[in-house]
Amino acid sequence: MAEHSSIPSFLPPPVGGTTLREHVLHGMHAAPGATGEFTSLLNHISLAIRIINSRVRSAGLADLLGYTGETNVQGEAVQKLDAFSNDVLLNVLQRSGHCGVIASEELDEAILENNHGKYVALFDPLDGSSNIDTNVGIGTIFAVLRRSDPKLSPPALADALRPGREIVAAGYVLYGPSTVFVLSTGQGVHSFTLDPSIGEFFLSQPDIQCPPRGSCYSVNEGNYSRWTPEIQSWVRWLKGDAKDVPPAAEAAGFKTPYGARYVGSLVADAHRTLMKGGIFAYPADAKSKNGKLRLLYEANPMAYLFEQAGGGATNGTERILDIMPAELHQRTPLVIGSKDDVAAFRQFMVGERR
Ligand code: AHM
Ligand code: MG
Repeated sequence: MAEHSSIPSFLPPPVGGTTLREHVLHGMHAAPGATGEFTSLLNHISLAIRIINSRVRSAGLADLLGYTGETNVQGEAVQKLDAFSNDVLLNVLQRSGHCGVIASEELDEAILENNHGKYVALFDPLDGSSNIDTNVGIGTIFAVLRRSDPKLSPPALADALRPGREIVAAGYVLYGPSTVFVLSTGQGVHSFTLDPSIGEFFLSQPDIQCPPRGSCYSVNEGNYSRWTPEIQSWVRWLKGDAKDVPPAAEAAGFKTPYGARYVGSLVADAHRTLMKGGIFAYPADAKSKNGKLRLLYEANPMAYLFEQAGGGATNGTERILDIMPAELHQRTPLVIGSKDDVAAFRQFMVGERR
């Protein structure tokens, strides 16, 4: 006869722990003079994410796969789920009343409409579009900045064209086997996992630290022939091409060859790199002279999260968070990952290694 202790271990643990809402509220209580607007804004973002998640999860059933027939400002075909996610974030953020400026990968221009809104919200509503129809991990990425002086001047594009070091909150959501919300408000990086049965995010990993060095690289190597010799050398080194490894690198303890991992969804590739260490790169190439990824709502939020987790983020020569944007949809080469791996990439770019 089975004893009480033989209850099957595959039963899920009881639901509980700190919710995203509690975590954000706790941060507010720790900030003297906080008005609750920032907390409310993050809760609105969380609501939009839960709505998007429910559609992503049923996309194959709800006629949401495929294209709308339109192209966005980047000249890319708009997927139905892209358009849906964009509408949800827009509606929820506009209704929140906290944003003076809202900009999205899917909108040609920024929305400047609420004189009282203290914040700027920048987002890629559904990143990794090319993976939507094949059931591969996709995500949402966002950054929040504070407007310089909402009382003195109406919302302006200049409020959004600020360097990433001025970000006050950034995050991404990975719609993978589970839905994970990774958030930083400037006090480390924390991840929350959605309990789909009750629609609540619970703290699953507090204070994430990106390992100082990893063992995987993540890059679209199909672009190899379009890269500069510096980038080609860096990849050959990662692959263990001995003649490209200066003795100093060996002494520093890098263990090449690295493993290769590339999903083609920034959120999925960045999340694996953040958790396990290593490096993700989307460098410039002969076809994409400024790289492919967008500074304001892809590169900056990721750079902010990696730096908050002890990692690094560069365009090859400059810290991503120090780049002064000139345009809303500006692109940038992006390299994020473990501190040592990003430093090694930079050495190749500036000619310290070959
Ligand atoms: P998207 O914002 O249109 O989805 O494009 C961005 C995506 C990123 O998720 C990913 O890192 C990159 O494009 C992949 O590009 P490629 O297919 O050239 O490797
Ligand atoms: Mg994108």
